[in-house]
Amino acid sequence: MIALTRPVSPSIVRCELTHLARESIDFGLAVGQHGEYESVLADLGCDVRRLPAEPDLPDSVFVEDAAIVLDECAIITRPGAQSRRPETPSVAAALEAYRSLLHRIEEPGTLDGGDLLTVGRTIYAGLSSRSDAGVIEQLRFAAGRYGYRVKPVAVSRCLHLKSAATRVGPGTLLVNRRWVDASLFGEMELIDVDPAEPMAANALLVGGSVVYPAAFPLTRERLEKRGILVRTVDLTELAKAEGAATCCSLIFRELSGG
Ligand code: CIR
Repeated sequence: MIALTRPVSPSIVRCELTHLARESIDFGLAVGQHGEYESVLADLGCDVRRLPAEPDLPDSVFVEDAAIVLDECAIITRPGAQSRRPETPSVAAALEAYRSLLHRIEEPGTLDGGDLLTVGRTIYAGLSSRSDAGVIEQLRFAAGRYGYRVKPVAVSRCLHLKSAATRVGPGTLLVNRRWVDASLFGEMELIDVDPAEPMAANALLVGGSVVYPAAFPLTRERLEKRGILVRTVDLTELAKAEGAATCCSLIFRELSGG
């Protein structure tokens, strides 16, 4: 597995915020926590490769939003926040080394990678303040030819679909049902976040383990009770920028022949 990451930008103090009030971010601590996150990914078997730093792009550490990487191709997004659009060219340039086919979301559609949840051959696409219904057809055009179904999912009161639901096992999702209609996920097994931890649904499944913020001990206990292996990381500073576990990396299989 390859994990693409990007250094935390010193301008993160000017990040986009939608649901949180601005709090001061300790840049040194954010860098340390991000480094710890990268070490955990490496420990779990990822080959961690850092994209070039983008010191003038406040949210550039959140690389997940710039692309979705499937085995067959990569789709470069067009982020919903104007300030984040300059993040995509360097991500696209890096992905050219791994996928021979790159599709691009075209204007006027907007899409953040945080709104895409892939489960097997289904891509759930969150309709949020960042991603609009117009991209559904673009996603179907790009991924449908490889047998992927694209299912739109309304999300409310949170930033992205993956703020409300993420994979924690092959057929298991961690969900906050207050932010997404979980009946859309059909036969999947669901684990609810602890009601005292509404922000706790974002977990990053890597191999057989889940990379998970230390800030949500009650939900962590629920995961462990279900036999899920959890690796906790402290992400307090990136959380102040509305970042979480999935958004700091793009993880995909390295395929021979690109
Ligand atoms: C933003 O508002 O775009 C950033 N401050 C946070 C993005 C987090 N991305 C993600 O969870 N996929």
